[in-house]
Parts: sequence; C-alpha cells; structure tokens
Amino acid sequence: MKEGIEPLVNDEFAGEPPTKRCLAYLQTQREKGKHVVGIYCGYAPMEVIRAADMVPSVLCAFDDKTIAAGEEVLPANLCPLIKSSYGFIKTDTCPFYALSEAVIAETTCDGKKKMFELIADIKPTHVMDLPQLPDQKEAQDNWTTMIRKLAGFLETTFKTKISDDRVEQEIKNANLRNKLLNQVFDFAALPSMPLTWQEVYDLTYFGQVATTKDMLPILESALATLQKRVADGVYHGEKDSPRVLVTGCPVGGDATKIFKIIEAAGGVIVYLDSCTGMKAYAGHFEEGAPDPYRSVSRRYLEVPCSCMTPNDRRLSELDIIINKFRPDVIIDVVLHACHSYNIESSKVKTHVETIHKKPFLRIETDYSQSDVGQIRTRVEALLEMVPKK
Ligand code: BJ8
Repeated sequence: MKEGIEPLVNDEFAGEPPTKRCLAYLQTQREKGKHVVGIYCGYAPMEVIRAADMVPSVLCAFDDKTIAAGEEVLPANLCPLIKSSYGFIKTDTCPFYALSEAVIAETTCDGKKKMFELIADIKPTHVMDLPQLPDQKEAQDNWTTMIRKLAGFLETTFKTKISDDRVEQEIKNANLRNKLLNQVFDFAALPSMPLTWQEVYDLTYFGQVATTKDMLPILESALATLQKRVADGVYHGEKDSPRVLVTGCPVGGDATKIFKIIEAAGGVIVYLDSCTGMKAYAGHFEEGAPDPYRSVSRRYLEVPCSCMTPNDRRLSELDIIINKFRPDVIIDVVLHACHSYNIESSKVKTHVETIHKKPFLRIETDYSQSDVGQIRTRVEALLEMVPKK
C-alpha cells in the first residue's frame, strides 16, 4: 500500500512478516497449555484439530536456504516445497515444527507422501489416506473414516476426548470466519483495489492458525479499514492497473518473488487462487448434518487440488472467481517438478483462453532468484497485452 496509508490491521505486527504474528500466537497458546500439531496441506481437517482444543501450526516450506540440506537426502529434481520443508526439519530451523508435538499429513503427491515417511522417524506423524477420485461414492465414506481416525489419533496421543458437538461447533466457527474473510476478499472485486496481495496473504496465513474467536477482532478491524479506504478513495496501484489472477501451486516465502514481479510490472493481484491464498476459505460446511465428520469430509473433498482426478472443480471455481474478480490476465504458477499442476496447466490454459478469452501465462519456477529476470520479461509482455482502460 502507498506510503502513509493506515495498515489493514494496525497493531504491533503491522508491517511484519506474517510468520511473526503466527509464531507469537502459537507461543502464547503453548504457554496456556494447548497442544500444537503441525500441518502441511489444505486437506488437513482443521475443525477436528480445533475440536480437540489443539492449535494447527503451518510448517515451514518456502525458503530457498533450506533446499541444499533437503537435497542431501531427497533428489534434486523434486518440488522445492518438499525439499525446503524437509531441509527445515533436517536443519531444525522451523520454529513452527519445533513447537509442534505431532504432524498431520495426507497422501497427496508422491513426493510429500515419501517425505512424511522420513519425518515419521523424528516426530509422531499421522498420515491420512486421501481419496483422489473425489466424485466417486466411496470417496466420502473413506475420507470420513480417515477423519474419524485422525480424531482417534489425537485422542490417544494427547489423552483427550473429541465430542461430535465440539466438531459441530468448529464447523460453525469455520463458516463464520470464512464469511468474514470473504467479505474482505470482496473488496478486491472493486474496480480499484483497496488492498494488496500482501495484506490478503497475511490474513489468510493467520486464519490457518488462529481460532475464529481470536481472528474476529482482526477481521473486524480489516473490514473497517477497507471501508474507510474506499470512502477516502484510497486504492492500491493505479486506477487502470491490469488485474491479475494468480492460480496454481502454493506460493509463499521466496516464491512470492512472482507477486513482487507482477506488482513491479504494474499489475495488481486481485485473487490468490492457491492453498496459501483465498482457496482455503472458499466453500461452506454443512451445519447440523446428522454426522459432523461427514460434513467436514464433504467440504475438504471439494478442495480443487491437482492431486485429484478429475479435477474439474478447479475450472468451475475459476469460472466463479473470474466472473466476480474480473482479472485481465491469468498466471498459473507451477513449482518445478510438480507434475500434477504442470500437466493440469494445459487444461487451465485452454479453459481460460477459450471460455473467458483471457491471456494466460504459465510460470514454472523454484525458490531461487536465478529466473527473476526471465519471469519479469514474460510478465511485462503479458501485461502489455492488456488494453488501456
Ligand atoms: S491441497 S496444493 S497444500 S497438496 S508438494 S502438490 S507443489 S509437487 S502443495 Fe498442496 Fe495440499 Fe494440494 Fe494445497 Fe506439487 Fe510440490 Fe506436491 Fe505440492
């Protein structure tokens, strides 16, 4: 945001990296005697973790500096997210992992699955067998069983009890948080963007960790600030900046070089369609279902990750996002060696070019800075295609 503009959330963490707010929060929760469990994925059923009165901790995965340590064990031609994650553990430099007493994992891609076997030798790791044909009838039953097994793991490991009523309460809490977060995101649909990708990213990051109760004051403050910005005519970028939708693999830490390049090239990011962005807060949990675990299962199986087949929901979700946020261009970020997002990229390209008639760019990258110049050239060329408004 421009110089002198009041931060979205004007507290001691304003302007700090989002990890700082999260770490301080987790430390406070640990001091209060709460258990912390580490997570890596958008399929981790947070509502069950919270129903156990535990705190999910998003583990480090986005730093180039831990890749070399990861590569001492893992192959070099593996996705940087996995190499960085494992490098953090090997070098014992992830404070979120240090605070976690167990890791909750899911069978998403092969690389992550095999990394979890290595982590399991170090810390209690509960792997959930994620069905990957989400539209098949058995997927619901199997994933509900896996979520119940997770509850059993938490109960046994931490000597606690999780009642169905608590799961139902967390479903309601998640719906309330999502509703408010989406009210924040709605401001990005305005013709002039009153918020930055960094502000959205900070909120979505904290939303993974904090309870809805602890998130509420932050969301209310953000909404009030946004209303004021709009009333005062404050916006990010230029009035006619090209609007960019970024989709694809999770992007954080060193990979945010992409977001910075887009901004430096004059674009404004109106939607972050990934698990480190707004994707985790789309959708709705059914309240008052006969089995709350089934409601949780249904919602998570709707997450349109490329590990699913077919993953048509990614395209239908993109339709909703494009119609609402009206991007001028779509950028698909694929991390090196992420085969599922890489292959799916051609479907996404065909879809957005034929149905929405939007320019599309696929960027394949890792966490290093070596391709910044080349990405900049391609992004600048893409944004030049947008007609002046
Ligand atoms: S729900 S996107 S967080 S799996 S690690 S698949 S980049 S090769 S992260 Fe993900 Fe869960 Fe899906 Fe979201 Fe590719 Fe790398 Fe695998 Fe990755």
